[in-house]
Amino acid sequence: MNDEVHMKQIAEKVEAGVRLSREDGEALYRTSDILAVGRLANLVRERLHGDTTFFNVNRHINPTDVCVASCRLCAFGKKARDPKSYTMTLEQVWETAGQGYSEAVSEFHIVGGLHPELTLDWYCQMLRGLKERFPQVHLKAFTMVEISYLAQRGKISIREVLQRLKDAGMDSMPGGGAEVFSERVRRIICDHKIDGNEWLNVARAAHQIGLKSNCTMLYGHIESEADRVDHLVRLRELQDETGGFVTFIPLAFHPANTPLHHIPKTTGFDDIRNIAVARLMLDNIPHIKAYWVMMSPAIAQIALRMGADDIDGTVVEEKIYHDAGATTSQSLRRGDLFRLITEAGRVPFERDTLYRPVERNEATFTVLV
Ligand code: V47
Repeated sequence: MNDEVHMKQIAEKVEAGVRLSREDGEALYRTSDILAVGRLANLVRERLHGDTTFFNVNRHINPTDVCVASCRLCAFGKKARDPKSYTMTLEQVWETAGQGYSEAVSEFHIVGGLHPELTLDWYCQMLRGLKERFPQVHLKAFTMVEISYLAQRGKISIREVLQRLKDAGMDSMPGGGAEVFSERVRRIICDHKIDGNEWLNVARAAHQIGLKSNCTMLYGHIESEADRVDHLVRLRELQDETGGFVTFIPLAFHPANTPLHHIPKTTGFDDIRNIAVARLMLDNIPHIKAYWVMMSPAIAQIALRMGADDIDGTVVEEKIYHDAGATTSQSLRRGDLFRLITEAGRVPFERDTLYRPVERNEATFTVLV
């Protein structure tokens, strides 16, 4: 079948709400007819959310950049002996959380390196301290990779690590660390990291104890189109089983300051295509996020018409992408997000981490606009 006929068949399936196959996914990645792919993704996006476009007011906290893994994709992690590495004390974590804090912040996004000495108890204390100081803020914390490392170091089960963190205040989990599940690719870009099955097992265990999570895919390095589709299908299969994924975020690889610096940066075309194909393949994941820090506010805005319904948040002090050469701002104001969304003809909806509406009173609104 030629690609043109195949695209017609895919359009018929999408219009009828029929699940797309691996072959369909690969055809969507192959075609250069981005408008056709974007139109179909927009159809699904509007079917699910109409014009509503979600954003939140959040702050990133990275308690340490010390990491025992040496992933070639990463510019953030450092060895403990590196004088440029840092590890916050508990007081510093709580203080960082409070910097620029106003009643408006609804989420702390907390991830860090695999530190060889910080214990599960330390992380539990960190969460408890945050909850005491900021009881209304949702704690979206720890990648599946960090959880697996804590289990391995403490010689306890994944489930127990998750339960103890949940009891200490972890409300949900971000989607990082998934990269691309292909073993061939992982051997090159992140061979010290848990494999794809383990990432999925930790996500399954989290969902089973009632924690929602996000999921991601890192693209634009050495993966093939088939690897991308395989990654999406494996996420879709786990979602059929647990229903625990809330949002998918495609992450563009930023090569600067990594051992893979020779790889060219992704193009706007590929960034948009990843949003659109994800919207079409992940028919059971409610939200697709155009993470502006990663794809620039300009591309993220266009993505809102090509399958994305979420633009992430104000962010404040992003480190992982900026260490890898991102030139975007380290934060946007609430008013900037509003403008990006309304200019794209969409309706802004301020959400909390689990997509419930955030009500603002006048006082907090004026602090932020
Ligand atoms: O886990 C690391 C990736 C992730 C690089 O869940 C890199 O709401 C590109 O997961 N170039 C962190 N990517 C970011 C992340 C995230 C961001 C926003 C929202 C959410 C969410 C999650 O970034 C890492 C890794 O997969 N990463 N190094 C790099 N050089």
